[in-house]
Amino acid sequence: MTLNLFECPSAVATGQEPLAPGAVLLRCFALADESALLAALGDVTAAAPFRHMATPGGFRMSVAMTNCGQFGWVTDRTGYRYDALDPESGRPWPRMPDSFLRLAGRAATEAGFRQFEPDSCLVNRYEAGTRLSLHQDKNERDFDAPIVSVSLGVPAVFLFGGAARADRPAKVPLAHGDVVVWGGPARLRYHGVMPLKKSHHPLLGNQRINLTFRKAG
Ligand code: MD3
Ligand code: FE
Repeated sequence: MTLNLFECPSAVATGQEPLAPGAVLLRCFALADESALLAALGDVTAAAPFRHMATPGGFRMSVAMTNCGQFGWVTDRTGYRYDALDPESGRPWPRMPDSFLRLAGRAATEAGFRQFEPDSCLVNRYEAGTRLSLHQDKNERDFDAPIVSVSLGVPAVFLFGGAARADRPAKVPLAHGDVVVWGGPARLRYHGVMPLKKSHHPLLGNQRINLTFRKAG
């Protein structure tokens, strides 16, 4: 499938958009794989359904989450961690679909990170009003590996902050099929997602799904 400017109007000035040193936006990079990704996502969520986890402070996260791969990111009253087992089922997380692994590897290569072999994919589900407050991703063992994120469904405004929580974040609109690779000096920057606006996507309905590929272990 070729890139189609009707499906991807933001790709007019196509290719790589550097967001900051180490952060590269690949507009619509996942569009050609959307059917395979959504089919695989259905398999993952059938085996490990979305759930709203509790923060260590006792709040229910508005983002619903699940995982696939060797390790899954979880939070509960005891803290944040990666776990090889789904705490809801006591079983290993579903294996990482090949279509996920291939897309993440291609995106990392495109952004200049070679041999990216993620062992974890966190799947986030947003609905109208769902937000993710500013945070850093630092539960992973190795900060040399990038994080690859894939946006699907309803568009969102991503907040891309600095090295300190107080740094005013830039607003980056992310739409269906957009892929961002966050590595190098961008890897530990604060980031979050603004409350999702009510909207409709032809394939995903009122949701936004974000896949984040990490090397956790
Ligand atoms: C920038 N998810 O799951 S992905 C998360 O859209 C998370 O669901 C968001 O932040 C989402 O932890 C954003 C983009 C992302 C992921 C990791 C980063 C941006 C990042 C790490 C460093 C800097
Ligand atoms: Fe994050």
